[in-house]
Amino acid sequence: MNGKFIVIEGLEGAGKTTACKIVEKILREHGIDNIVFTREPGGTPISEKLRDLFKRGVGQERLNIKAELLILYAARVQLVETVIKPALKRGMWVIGDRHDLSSQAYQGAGRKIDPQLILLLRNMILGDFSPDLTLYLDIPHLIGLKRVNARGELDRIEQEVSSFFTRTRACYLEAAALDASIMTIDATEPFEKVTESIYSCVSRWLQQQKDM
Ligand code: T5A
Repeated sequence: MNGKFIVIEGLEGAGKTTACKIVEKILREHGIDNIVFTREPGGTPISEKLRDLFKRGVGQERLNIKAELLILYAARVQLVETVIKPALKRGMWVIGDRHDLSSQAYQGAGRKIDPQLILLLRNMILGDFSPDLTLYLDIPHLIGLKRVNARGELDRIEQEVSSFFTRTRACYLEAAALDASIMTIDATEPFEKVTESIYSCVSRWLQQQKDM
């Protein structure tokens, strides 16, 4: 099989980092060892700098929401062109902690930026590049935030109001309902159950890929 791009999406505390490791384990069990991990925003030295800017801002200056969107796309295109595409070209598998769907959900629905603008930006910057499979870990934001609260200081996004996350989650669910390459996992379940669901989704998908 050629390399594929598998993305994990979901609200904060959904368990994406944990899910990336589960997907890696499944791939290795299927004899796939050439795996690269990415995260967004971030994943290259330049993109990591942009991540820091995005997450912390600078002093008290308010980050304009369109500037925020452009920072995210700058980080993304840098990662896609310098890491993800070259890895896929070499036949490697890429497991991404977030990708473009995050911008549609957080900036489009959460920040209420015109979806047409995001689509335009997306098409101009990424063209038809998209993940082969997306696992969307669905969780109400209050449960997810409770999990991440234990970590201490909250970043700019984690400090957003409830309605922001309600819109973001609704966008994820809507996208998953419309796109067969996005599979929804109930992330409110205990670890063992979530692991089981990921195993079942990814194994079924791998079998389909082999049969194609
Ligand atoms: N963003 C990103 C945008 O606004 N637009 C974009 O285009 C992009 C790409 C990224 C931020 O950027 C925003 C979204 C984000 O706000 P980040 O630090 O990378 O910031 O934050 P997240 O991606 O949200 O990552 P988190 O670490 O917050 O959440 P995870 O990775 O989903 O959760 P994880 O695996 O670290 O688990 C969190 C805790 O929950 C526990 C874990 O042990 C851990 O303690 N946990 C569970 N507990 C109970 N039951 C389970 N099933 C559990 N699964 C995990």
